[in-house]
Amino acid sequence: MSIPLDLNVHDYYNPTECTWCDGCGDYGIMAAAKRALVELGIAPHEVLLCFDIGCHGNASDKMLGYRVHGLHGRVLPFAAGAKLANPNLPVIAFGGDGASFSEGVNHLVHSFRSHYPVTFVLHNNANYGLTTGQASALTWQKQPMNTSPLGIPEDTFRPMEFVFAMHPTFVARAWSGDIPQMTRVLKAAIQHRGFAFVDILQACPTYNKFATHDWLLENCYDANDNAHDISDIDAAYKIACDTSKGVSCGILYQTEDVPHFYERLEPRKGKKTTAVDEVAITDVSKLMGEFV
Ligand SMILES: Cc1ncc(C[n+]2csc(CCOP(=O)(O)OP(=O)(O)O)c2C)c(N)n1
Repeated sequence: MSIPLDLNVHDYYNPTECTWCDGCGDYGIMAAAKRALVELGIAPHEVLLCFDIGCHGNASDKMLGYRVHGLHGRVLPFAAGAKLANPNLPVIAFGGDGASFSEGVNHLVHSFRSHYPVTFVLHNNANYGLTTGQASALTWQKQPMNTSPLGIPEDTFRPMEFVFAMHPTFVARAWSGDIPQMTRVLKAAIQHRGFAFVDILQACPTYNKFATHDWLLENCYDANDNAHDISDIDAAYKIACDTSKGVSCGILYQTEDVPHFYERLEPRKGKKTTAVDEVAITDVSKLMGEFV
């Protein structure tokens, strides 16, 4: 796809004042999202951006595009619904780790299982940011947090072990200080045939004192710089889960061989129109009369 000559990141500019803390990784993530869309030639009126509740969710009024800001932990159901109504529209869902691995983890499970053709961007700051730094399922064990000064007793959830158990078709990881890397990964995710999972390790200078910007800078490496074969699921699982020698980033795994949810829907087979095209005013008075 060639980029329309007049499309520019400023087309996504929204004058609403940013309320994120200085140094918040959300700035970088949203900058990369804008760049990815522009480099794919997608204008604001050609994309649906779905936001969960949280610090990241406040991006819903920080950039243009068709935007929906829903309930905590529920971004994937409404993103999937919108995509099924209008499958021609690229749909990106943004969610925090609190929303995605605690409040709404069930929706993540079923998004993998259903293989909705949606891009999911995890703002992984390893805490509940908006409600001022409570521990999430991804907070490192023994880290003192605002409501658990002695650390939490539970095991830290291992997101990549979970994701690979879900038979994914696209898994990537990036970190919020590397805008070129996030842009590259997001472009591939948006173009992916089915459900694309993008874990972005996000600096949260106010509440996350363990995986800081400097820590991420030091520990993250780009697996796509090495000879990593992204079609090899066993190799991808290994480098995704083994963080002993650094945190692998980039596109870790991808297969395009799997038909997505919409392609498997029998009632849609052979249809040239979408549900949105088929919306019509229908007289239901006769039907309602049956219940009087
Ligand atoms: C159903 C529901 N439960 C809890 C809340 C309160 N709440 C709002 S934001 C938030 C934390 C968000 O954390 P996360 O999803 O990790 O996003 P972040 O703020 O870190 O970007 C919580 C618990 C809510 N709004 N709705």
